[in-house]
Amino acid sequence: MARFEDKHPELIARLTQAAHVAVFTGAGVSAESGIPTFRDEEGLWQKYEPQELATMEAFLNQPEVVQAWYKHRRAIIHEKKPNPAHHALAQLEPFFQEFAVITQNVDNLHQEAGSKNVIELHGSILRNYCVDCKQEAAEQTLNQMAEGQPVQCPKCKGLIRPDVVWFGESLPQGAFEKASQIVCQADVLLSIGTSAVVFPAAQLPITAKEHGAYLAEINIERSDLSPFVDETILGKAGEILPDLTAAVSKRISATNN
Ligand code: BJW
Ligand code: ZN
Repeated sequence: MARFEDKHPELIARLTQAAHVAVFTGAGVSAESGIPTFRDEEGLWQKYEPQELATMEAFLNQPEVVQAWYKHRRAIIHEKKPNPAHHALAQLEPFFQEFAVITQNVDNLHQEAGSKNVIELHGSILRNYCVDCKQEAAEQTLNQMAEGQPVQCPKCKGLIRPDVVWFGESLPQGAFEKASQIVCQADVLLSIGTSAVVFPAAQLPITAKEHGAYLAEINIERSDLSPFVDETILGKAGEILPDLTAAVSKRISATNN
């Protein structure tokens, strides 16, 4: 079996020389933790239309249905742990002057694995707030859901929503700007486990490439980004990333000695 560095010499050489590394992640990174993706065969959108659940309009029409869907997903996420892909990325961070994980995921698993510099582009499913007074709502409040009744703010009776980005909404203040600055500086960008169909997030790897980054993608299949990348590595993130981190660590340690 060929070693990772023999199969992907250009990527390892670029990483060894890189000062600024950006990682762009999507739901595929958490798939091996047991969290469903959105658009795969078993994905969340196979059972539900995105417009029915992930828009403000849907929420205002049927807040109890949307809240129940997020409650169900929160319960799944609470049970799940970071997988080898999250851990390998956390282990890769200290090798570089700047290393950022720019994630579309809302599950907090990069942070749980120990990644320090994480930018959440689509918010976090673990935080919730009142649409009227903006006060953050405790998980306890959400769990006091009576069957068929929407959860309301204890202070002002406004509806409680998850702190995620729905279609038609802007990304969290500053998150996209910060991510854009990082990708413009990146020597290497790794795009991992994303179909790269949701904008403006999916613009980031393309911007990185336009600004001179080496662009590599890791996915179980080709994505909308594939035509633009320098290299696609087909396979599971949880299998490829530990090999990548080991190869980088070995090469950088050898260079320093
Ligand atoms: C593995 C694996 C393994 C599996 N290992 N890999 C035309 C052009 C440009 C923009 C638009 C447009 N038409 C409409 C828009 C706007 C819209 C958009 O992009 N729509 C597109 C779908 C066309 N974007 C927006 O509305 C955004 N806001 C915006 O544009 O604001 C400006 C504005 C303001 C006012 C009015 C109008 C505009 C906001 C987008 C918010 C996205 N939100 C969601 C839901 C978050 C909340 C929640 O969790 O419920 O974010 S949608 C969903 O998709 C979620 C994800 O973060 C996002 C991306 O999905 P991701 O992560 O790529 O997952 P999948 O399932 O698609 O892919 C998984 C991949 O993993 C696959 O490729 C697998 O092969 C792979 N894989 N196992 C490696 N083990
Ligand atoms: Zn309130």
